[in-house]
Amino acid sequence: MEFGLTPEIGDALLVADVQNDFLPGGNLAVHHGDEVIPLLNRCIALFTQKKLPVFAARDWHPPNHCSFHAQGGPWPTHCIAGSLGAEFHHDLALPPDAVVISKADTPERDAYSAFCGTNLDERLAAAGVRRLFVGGLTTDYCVLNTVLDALGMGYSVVLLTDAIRAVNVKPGDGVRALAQMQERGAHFAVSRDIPG
Ligand code: VGL
Ligand code: ZN
Repeated sequence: MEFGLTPEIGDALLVADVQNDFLPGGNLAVHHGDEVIPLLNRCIALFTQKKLPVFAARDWHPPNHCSFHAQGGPWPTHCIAGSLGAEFHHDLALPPDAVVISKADTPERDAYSAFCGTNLDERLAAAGVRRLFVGGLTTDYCVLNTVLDALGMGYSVVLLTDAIRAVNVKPGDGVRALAQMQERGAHFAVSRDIPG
């Protein structure tokens, strides 16, 4: 193996946007989005057992967010801060000490990356994190932009390719996002290959 998949000191798990609105029945439902939950729960348990940090990003929009159709944006209303749609799915087993990162929380600006306008980089640095294991929603927006930013900042990234799902506004967006992340140096793994 080129590099070890066993989570160790310096590693963290980042769970992207596993929120009701991105799951079946939600306002911006991602096809099969719920299938990532048991896979991520296993990863969460592995990291938690080893006392390694777990970060959970969430889309956290004001009601008049610029990305919504009503403001001329590309998306239906979704993930309004404090709403049921913005809550993490109740089956997602986040530990009590998970670090929650809220993004895109101002009306005038959208942000797909969990690093954009947040203190994620500082929080990771403070925890001594150098490598991020990433899964969640959505492959072609939050996951893509977060992974590219992480790589650009010098983190190693292990993308959990079975534990992500794409919006696919255009057919193939998810596949193209995977190619971009791999090209920029993300390592790919399936979650069951992480030794428990
Ligand atoms: C996202 C669509 C709209 C994401 C956010 O974080 O993946 N996707 N807003
Ligand atoms: Zn959004």
